[in-house]
Amino acid sequence: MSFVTRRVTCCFCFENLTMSAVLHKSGTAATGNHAAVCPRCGHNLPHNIGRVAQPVVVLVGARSSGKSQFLAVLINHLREQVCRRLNAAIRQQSDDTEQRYQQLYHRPLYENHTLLAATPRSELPLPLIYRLQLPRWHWGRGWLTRSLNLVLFDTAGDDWRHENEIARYQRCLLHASGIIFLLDPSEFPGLRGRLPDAAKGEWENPDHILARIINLFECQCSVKNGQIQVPVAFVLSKLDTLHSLLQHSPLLSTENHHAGGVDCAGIERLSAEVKSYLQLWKGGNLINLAEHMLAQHAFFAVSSLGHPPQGQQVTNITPLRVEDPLLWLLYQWKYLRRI
Ligand SMILES: Nc1nc2c(ncn2[C@@H]2O[C@H](COP(=O)(O)OP(=O)(O)O)[C@@H](O)[C@H]2O)c(=O)[nH]1
Ligand SMILES: [Mg+2]
Ligand SMILES: [Zn+2]
Repeated sequence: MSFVTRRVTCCFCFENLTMSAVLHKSGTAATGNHAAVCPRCGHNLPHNIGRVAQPVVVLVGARSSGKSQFLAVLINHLREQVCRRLNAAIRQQSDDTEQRYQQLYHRPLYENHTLLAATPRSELPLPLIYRLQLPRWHWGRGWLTRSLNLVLFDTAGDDWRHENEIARYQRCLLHASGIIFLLDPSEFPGLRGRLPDAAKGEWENPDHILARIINLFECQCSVKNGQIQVPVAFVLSKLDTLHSLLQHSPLLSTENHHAGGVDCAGIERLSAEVKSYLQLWKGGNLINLAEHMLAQHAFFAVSSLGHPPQGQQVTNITPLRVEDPLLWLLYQWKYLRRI
């Protein structure tokens, strides 16, 4: 197949297009540069579209489950620390992504030291797109680099409360290569009464959200062998609020070390431990649904901020294990090796 007839998917509206439909001449005739623009939604597409993979990750979770602070801290942590340890590199795909990241995430949290505002609902949520360059070992040629465009969608928590609202993410979910599902500890009935007031978010049963997502995949005939094939990382957020309850747990004190690859054994141990806690806190139905309906899933526990905020103020952000869910997804997609 020639390059111009190759089919690509717009990472904003998910229209399936040919390369010839998205390529527009730009720049001077002398340079002959091409820009890629979606004819359906008008967004500028990554200049390397059609040449590298573009896995889509959707952040799911009830209102206030910690999705936006998680995304803000994840990008910063990948840039500051994680990529170096992995011998990888990350950069924004365009100025547009960087401006939105700075304005909506980095500036409020890291420069003004305030919590992020609730994510507004939007008809067409806009993704942040990052170019990741990951190491790949080749026998005979040594270390090579593999690139991908990582497309990250933050979503508004209110939208996960009703099946009609979830429909707005239908295209995004059905094209997802991975889902990161945030779980606020206070969503679990067995834990809710034991947390300080400050730690209580707005209550929404996570297994109801998962059930709505499963129904959506089933309605669109996107299940195989009775299961959803998209890997789902369940992430227990705000781990710092559970300090007094989990004093003797390795969950709180240890960090996985993903040097040059993914510490899968550490992730598996952590997943088993989180599952057993969720079972204890009356989250058994979520685990059941995950085990029956999801072909690949794992449970994680993170603290994005590292400690509870003081009112609206956040200082000295010290994240705990925020990179684990994404690295696990990269391993599932075979972009990182296990160590
Ligand atoms: N203690 C603690 N609280 C957090 C953390 N992350 C988020 N929160 C709290 O949860 C609230 C909702 O977070 P946010 O990321 O906006 O949730 P979203 O609605 O899912 O995007 C924040 O305003 C914080 O009060 C964390 O790592 N630790
Ligand atoms: Mg949000
Ligand atoms: Zn489009």
